[in-house]
Amino acid sequence: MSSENKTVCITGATSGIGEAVARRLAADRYDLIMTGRRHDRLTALAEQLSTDCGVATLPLCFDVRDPQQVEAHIGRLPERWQAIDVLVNNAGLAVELRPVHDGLLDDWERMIDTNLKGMLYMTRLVAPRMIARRTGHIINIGSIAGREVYPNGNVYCATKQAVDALTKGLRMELLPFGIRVSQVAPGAVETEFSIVRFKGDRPRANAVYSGFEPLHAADVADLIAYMIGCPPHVNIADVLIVPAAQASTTLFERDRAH
Ligand code: NDP
Ligand code: 8X3
Repeated sequence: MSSENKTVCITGATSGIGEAVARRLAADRYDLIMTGRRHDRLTALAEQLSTDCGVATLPLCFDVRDPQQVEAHIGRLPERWQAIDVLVNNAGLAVELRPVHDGLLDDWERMIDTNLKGMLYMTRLVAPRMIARRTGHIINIGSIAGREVYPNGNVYCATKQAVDALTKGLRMELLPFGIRVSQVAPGAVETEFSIVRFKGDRPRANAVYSGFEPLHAADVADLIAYMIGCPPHVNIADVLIVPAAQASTTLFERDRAH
């Protein structure tokens, strides 16, 4: 797909994978709708990408868990921004690693409401406009945790398994309208993900990525840029992308002597 006059909407563009996708696609000269809750980061990034790359950007600060906020921003986009060519459903998080029998309801609700319901709220508003134009591409960020489970990952894994199921279902539902639906399922990517998961405990977060080279957010962004740039008859439907040192959710080759 040529980037000329194309608009990509990226949820969760204030850090990590979403920010890297925004930077990469701005460099490729796509116009960007960028979302997230942290207003200062979002507006600073949008201004920077407009200035540096000469693309149009629309920063929208809202919480994807709140259907009224999603409706207020995505349901009522300015005319110029209504034709979204690509939606990257990226906003998401894990909260804690605890067994279900010791789980915290607030942690579960944050994950279910963000990873699953937020993705649904966004897609429900963006897909009809793609259907009307008979073109579009939706890319959902799943996870290796959507293909396997691991102890104490329970609810996070369940949300990502649900993203996998919804992606497959959407691909079927949107097939008659020429809309591509894809999933990218990363393994360990060093972002703010583990800092969020462990509620600000940086030593615990850093330990997740110690002794091997994790994916960088830019690695995932490069993959997404490739998927978006494929010709219209090609859909890269589903990709598992992991660090070379990762073979499963729990199996890492750490501190390997070279
Ligand atoms: P980060 O924590 O760096 O980024 C998460 C992004 O999601 C932020 O921009 C955050 O913005 C946004 N976000 C979170 N909650 C909300 C909300 N309620 N409303 C709006 N935006 C929200 O993590 P990653 O970049 O790693 O995570 C991006 C996606 O990748 C997630 O879906 C995650 O599950 C998935 N993933 C990550 C992996 C990893 O190892 N890092 C591996 C596999 C999948 P803000 O806080 O400003 O709202
Ligand atoms: C993030 C990767 O393995 O921590 O989705 O669940 S994992």
